[in-house]
Amino acid sequence: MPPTITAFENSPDRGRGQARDMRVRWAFEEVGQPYDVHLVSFAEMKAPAHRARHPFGQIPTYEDGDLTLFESGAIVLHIAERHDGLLPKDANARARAIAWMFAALSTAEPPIVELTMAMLFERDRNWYAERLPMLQERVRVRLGELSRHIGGADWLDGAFSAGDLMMVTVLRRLNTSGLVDEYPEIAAYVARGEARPAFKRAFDAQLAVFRAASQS
Ligand SMILES: N[C@@H](CCC(=O)N[C@@H](CS)C(=O)NCC(=O)O)C(=O)O
Repeated sequence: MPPTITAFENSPDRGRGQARDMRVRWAFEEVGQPYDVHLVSFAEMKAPAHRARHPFGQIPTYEDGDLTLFESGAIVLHIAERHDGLLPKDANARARAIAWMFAALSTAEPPIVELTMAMLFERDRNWYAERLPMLQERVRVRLGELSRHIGGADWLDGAFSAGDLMMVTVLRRLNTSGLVDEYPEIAAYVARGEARPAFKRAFDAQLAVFRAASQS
């Protein structure tokens, strides 16, 4: 039996590949491992059966035999450690790739989520116009730093790794903000990630769920 992950039955991103099961799907595709998907509604996510998998009642989760995991970073790391293709063999390069996974999740993602959540849920608040430039500026700081690091390289540190997979999925959350276009190195970096056949397979699989839900 392949591992089973959970994903939105009806994703609020309307199939744009933003929901975090995308990272896990992409990791499985990169390492060539099959997986099953258990789709959950918002109500099911908050019910006890799902909270037994995920204490915060979110997606994605991962189940394989007697192992249940939550947190997309932990799941991608687990997949990358068990299969070739996402982490370098050299011990130091491997440690650096894992550091980039953490950087994506704990340094890049928080200001990006703060901005995108405000754009989604705070537009009609009287503080929005004042708060937006501040949130954008925090993201620009990180994008500027990242773009200087990437420079003319293809990936963050040598060959494509789980660090890139995570960083690209985090940066894609900015798709509707227009900010990535201000940094040509980053725009090209994200495009390189999206051009990988494994990314496309994962994206199409997530999109198929949205299309099926919108037809039912
Ligand atoms: N840090 C978690 C975040 C998980 C998360 O925020 N999942 C979202 C979907 S992308 C979710 O389930 N949202 C619904 C909710 O929180 O009720 C991870 O990386 O897995």
